[in-house]
Amino acid sequence: MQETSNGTTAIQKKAKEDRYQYHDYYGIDELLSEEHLLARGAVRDWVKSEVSPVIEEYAERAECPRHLFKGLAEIGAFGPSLPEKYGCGGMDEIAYGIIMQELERGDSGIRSMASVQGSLVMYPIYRFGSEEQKMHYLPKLASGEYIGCFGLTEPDHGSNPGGMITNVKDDGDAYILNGAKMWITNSPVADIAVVWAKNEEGKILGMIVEKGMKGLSAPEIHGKWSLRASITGELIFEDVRVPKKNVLPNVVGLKGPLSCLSKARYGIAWGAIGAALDCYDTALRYSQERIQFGKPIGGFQLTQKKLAEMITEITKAQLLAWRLGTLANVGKATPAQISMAKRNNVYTALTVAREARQILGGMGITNEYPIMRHMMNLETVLTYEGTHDIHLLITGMDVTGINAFK
Ligand code: TGC
Ligand code: FAD
Repeated sequence: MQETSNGTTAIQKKAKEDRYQYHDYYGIDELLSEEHLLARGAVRDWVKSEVSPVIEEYAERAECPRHLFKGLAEIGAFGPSLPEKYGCGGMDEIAYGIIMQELERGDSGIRSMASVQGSLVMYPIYRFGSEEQKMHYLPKLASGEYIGCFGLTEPDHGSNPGGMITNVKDDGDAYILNGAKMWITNSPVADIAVVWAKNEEGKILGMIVEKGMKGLSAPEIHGKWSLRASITGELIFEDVRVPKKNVLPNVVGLKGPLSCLSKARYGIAWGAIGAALDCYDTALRYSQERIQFGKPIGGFQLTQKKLAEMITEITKAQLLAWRLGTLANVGKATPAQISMAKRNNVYTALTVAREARQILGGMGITNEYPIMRHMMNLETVLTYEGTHDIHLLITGMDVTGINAFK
């Protein structure tokens, strides 16, 4: 890449010119590599051309824009930090985070499609699967040929997945799977599900359950006021015969699914910033254009207080995500650090959305602007992948050394 006279490359220069648009108040772009900026630009362009023009309508109809799975695959959103050998991106963890940020600027549900596929389906197969399973499933998932889902939560076991009752019984070369999973993103449209179930000794195993297996059904859950452009369902297992070759051989116990959650929660810590930026950007522009009492509402101190606090909190969230990314790149991001970032950044985004909604007055509640959709989406993001309070307790446990869950 050609350098300019002051040593910055053309891409860095362009990112700087776009600074206002990206709201990079603390110059974090200077800490990003050429690859990060390229990935961000490509995903952002895709979101602008493919997601933003249609997302309000899909959300209004509570319909999943299924055609976007292919596009997400083409821009490398599925498993961006998994190895190229399996058809994945081979990028670092910061690139993965930035991709999630740009997707969630479009819609949390679109980011969810990528989070589940990459972090909750491909990652466990990559981390805990056999080489044969990796070669068989990962390229198909990376290319969007297969859609995957992740079954951990049950009707009676949400925050406490260790209490799960979904179970398998040994039957020679297969396991017989019984039970039910609830609130499963993408389950009604999924080709495969990574499912966590207890064996006869009470140990948790992970397995790949395929669409079409007898006894498997995945009814859709209707009536969500949040994440309406993302499809959610159940997974019901009635004597499903799962071949033993479908079991992930390299993990036993709750740390299997919880490790996947760490990967996905990391992505959400970045993703939420995207939703916050879209709300902030919308409110800032509106405040400069909307005239009341003879001047733009952005000229009133109370509006400036809202905007100043929004950009302060967004900047803190950006710094947290960036530092977490540098730790993740060297394998040093702890689950508790990830919990802190997920909790803080999602709450920041929700607060920003609520403040932005106020700045737009009545217009803020309409689908002319993206704020209400982001706000409703973020209510789910605050709850899934571990609720706001569960992450608080994880931090509490980390700093006190005392486990509030036992
Ligand atoms: P606990 O005894 O603390 O831990 C059991 C084992 O797991 C290890 N561990 C972790 N490992 C990796 N990453 C993490 N984040 C880990 N957290 C714990 C731990 O070291 C231990 O290992 P070992 O070797 O000693 O066995 O387990 P617990 O039963 O007391 O539970 C602790 C608690 C409450 C923190 C945990 O259960 C929890 O995180 N609950 C929240 C459940 C949750 O987040 N569910 C999410 C479902 S998936 C989802 O929402 C997808 S949304 C998808 C989308 O659309 O984007
Ligand atoms: P509960 O666990 O019943 O919690 C209810 C309330 O009690 C919460 O406020 C919680 O913080 C609080 N609480 C619970 N325990 C404690 C405690 N010890 N101390 C203090 N407060 C406590 N799951 C999957 O496996 N795969 C998916 O793809 C998936 N996608 C989802 C998509 C959507 C749209 C939604 C809404 C959820 C999804 N989930 C998924 C499930 C999600 O992870 C759970 O909803 C979440 O973990 C909380 O579980 P719960 O809803 O059963 O709430």
